[in-house]
Amino acid sequence: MTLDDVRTLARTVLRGAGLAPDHADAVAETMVAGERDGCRSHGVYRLLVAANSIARGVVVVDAKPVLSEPARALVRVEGGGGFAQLAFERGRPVLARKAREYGIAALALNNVVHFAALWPEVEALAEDGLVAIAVTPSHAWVAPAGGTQPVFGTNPIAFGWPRPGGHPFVFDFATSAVARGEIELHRRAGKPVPDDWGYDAEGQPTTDAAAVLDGAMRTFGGHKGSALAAMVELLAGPLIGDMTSRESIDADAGRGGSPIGGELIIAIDPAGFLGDAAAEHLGRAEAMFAAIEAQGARLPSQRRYAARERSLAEGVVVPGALHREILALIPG
Ligand code: NDP
Ligand code: PYC
Repeated sequence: MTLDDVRTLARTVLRGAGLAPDHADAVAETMVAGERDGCRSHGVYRLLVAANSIARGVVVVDAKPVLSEPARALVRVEGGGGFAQLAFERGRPVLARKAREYGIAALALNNVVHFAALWPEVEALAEDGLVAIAVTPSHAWVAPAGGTQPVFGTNPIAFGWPRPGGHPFVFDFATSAVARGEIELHRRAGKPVPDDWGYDAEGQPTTDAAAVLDGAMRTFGGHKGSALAAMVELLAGPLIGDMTSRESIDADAGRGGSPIGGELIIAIDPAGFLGDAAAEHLGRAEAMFAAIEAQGARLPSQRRYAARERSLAEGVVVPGALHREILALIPG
């Protein structure tokens, strides 16, 4: 499929499912970006996830995001129970303006339904010359290190750093051993998962993807991932007056929808600390990137940027079975 085909498919499915056009277009763009960059677990597969949240009444399909400015360097978008993408679109220009004005600024998205990858957000801010960090909790699916019962969400952390004359340095990963979407893809394909991805409902390690989905996932990096997962809960939960992952899954009340709650995005303008010397110091960061690449190691997002080039030239391959499942969502 060409990326335009993917966009048309995503918009058609989302509008057909009842999502208001402004939301449908914003959500579709993140799925196009996921397919384009070879991030399958957050590409068009997520149409099934979004349609499920809509069908189960988890998302407010025509929510109107409301923007406010609680303090000079803070912006809040109350998402009204809609998908997060449109709320971010509304808040992003104000966040960028405030970061330039004050050196640092933060955007809180509240009361949004979130199923997307975070890298499109930090990459967009970094393309704009800002350093960016984004975090969001999800549903309580992940056990703390040393335990076997879910407390945390898969709680991603994304970071973007602007680079002169090239793509930004971006990473974006779940603080769980893998994103839940990856385990769902294994379950759909009938493939086992490594035995260190999670536990079954009895707290035993298992390679059965469905059992992990019913039990608890593990954090990455043992106690370190566990502490980072807790940090994400705190920053994008209580600190911005929104839900923890446990509260989110309780609010879902067994409907099986996507997480509901908040997201925190912090943007820093390098000129805030550095003034006219910003370019010189960002240039020094390049030496670190060069030292990584000089030994054959790759930078995070390098695979994504390469996939993007290929997809822009050749289009993308969507598996036939998934495509048929998506087409079946279109009414009539
Ligand atoms: P991965 O473990 O697949 O990869 C995460 C990051 O690590 C990427 O930036 C990736 O770059 C980089 N990376 C991977 N391998 C290497 C390597 N060998 N060397 C250097 N860098 C590397 O991600 P996850 O499965 O943890 O998460 C996937 C997505 O799921 C994320 O986009 C996240 O935002 C999303 N998610 C969203 C949630 C939500 O609540 N909204 C919850 C959890 C996850 P590259 O892409 O180039 O490979
Ligand atoms: O893949 O873990 C995940 C996920 C949760 C919410 C959105 N993606």
